[in-house]
Amino acid sequence: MAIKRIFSGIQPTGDLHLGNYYGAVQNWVGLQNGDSETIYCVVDYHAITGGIEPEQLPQRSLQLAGDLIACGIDPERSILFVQSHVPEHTELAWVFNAFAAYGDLSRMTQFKDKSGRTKHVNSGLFTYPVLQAADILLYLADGVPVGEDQAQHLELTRGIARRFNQIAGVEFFPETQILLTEGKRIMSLADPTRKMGKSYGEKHYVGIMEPPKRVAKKIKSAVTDAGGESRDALSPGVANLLGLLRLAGKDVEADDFEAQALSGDLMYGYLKVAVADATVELLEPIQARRAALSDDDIRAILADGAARARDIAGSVMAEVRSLIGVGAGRI
Ligand code: AQP
Repeated sequence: MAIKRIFSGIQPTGDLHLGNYYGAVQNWVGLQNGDSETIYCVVDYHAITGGIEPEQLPQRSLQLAGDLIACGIDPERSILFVQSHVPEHTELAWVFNAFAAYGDLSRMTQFKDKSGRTKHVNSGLFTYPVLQAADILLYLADGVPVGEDQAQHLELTRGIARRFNQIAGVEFFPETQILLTEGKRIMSLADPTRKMGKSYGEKHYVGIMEPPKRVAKKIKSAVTDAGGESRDALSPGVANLLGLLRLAGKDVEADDFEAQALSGDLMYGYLKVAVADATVELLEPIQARRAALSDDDIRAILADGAARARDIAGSVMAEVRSLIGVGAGRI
């Protein structure tokens, strides 16, 4: 079935990295050329589950929105806004708390991972996927371009929608589809057995806005021998570098390096230089576009995006209130 409306979000928790780009943002940009309406969001309410930083958060949200525009999110073709500027997100999340099963939330691997690495395990970390379901379903979105790490949360979103529809006795929320890419799971450079992510530290990711020298240095320090090469299997580090080379559009070179790796002749240094060069080449125009954007330009785009998002969110939330029997004017 054709997808009518696409929604996805990203947290303003630090640098946008290659994992975010290849797993999600590049796809967001491409989907703008299709027939679906596209809505993209900087999810600041999600970010507070990782810590409260009132001084930094607004700047991070602005920064990230600018980075997304530089990556190709076009405010003429997409709605781009900040989650907290549309209060219906948190309102619907509360409603969904009454539909999400505690047992399902307890099985979320992201919660297990994050709570295992945090001293104060706040309940927001636990109910994070409920807010995510609200983000998506508030726009009745039926397509969600995300990385593979979000697949379990998307399954939960579908479960909440089904339960809501069943109880309300009407097919109100759509069945949401996950839209994955070739780069659905980019691995960390320093530990290629886990996904590239910011929360593991600087050396684990390559930031989209990092200067070329630093990008090259990080890629050249990538771990390549974690599993050791064999005749029929690539080590996780080499497989990751080959993936990054292909994603940067260098398939022919990647085929060549892969053949060398499988025959035991690969010189890791050459592969790393090729990946570093291709990545720097990819990032150059993005960084140039970013440099040309002013904070005021970004603010204006976000204000317009929030107004357009509120139009949709307001009418969907009004219907939800009516379906569950809450809200002013009903008594
Ligand atoms: N390594 C990845 N490979 C492919 N896709 C990825 N995504 C994230 N990491 C990878 C996708 O990027 C989108 C935004 O993700 P997020 O806002 O949940 O934040 P994050 O980038 O997932 O956070 P980090 O940096 O990865 O932090 P930690 O280390 O805390 O998990 C999503 O679509 C996600 O799938």
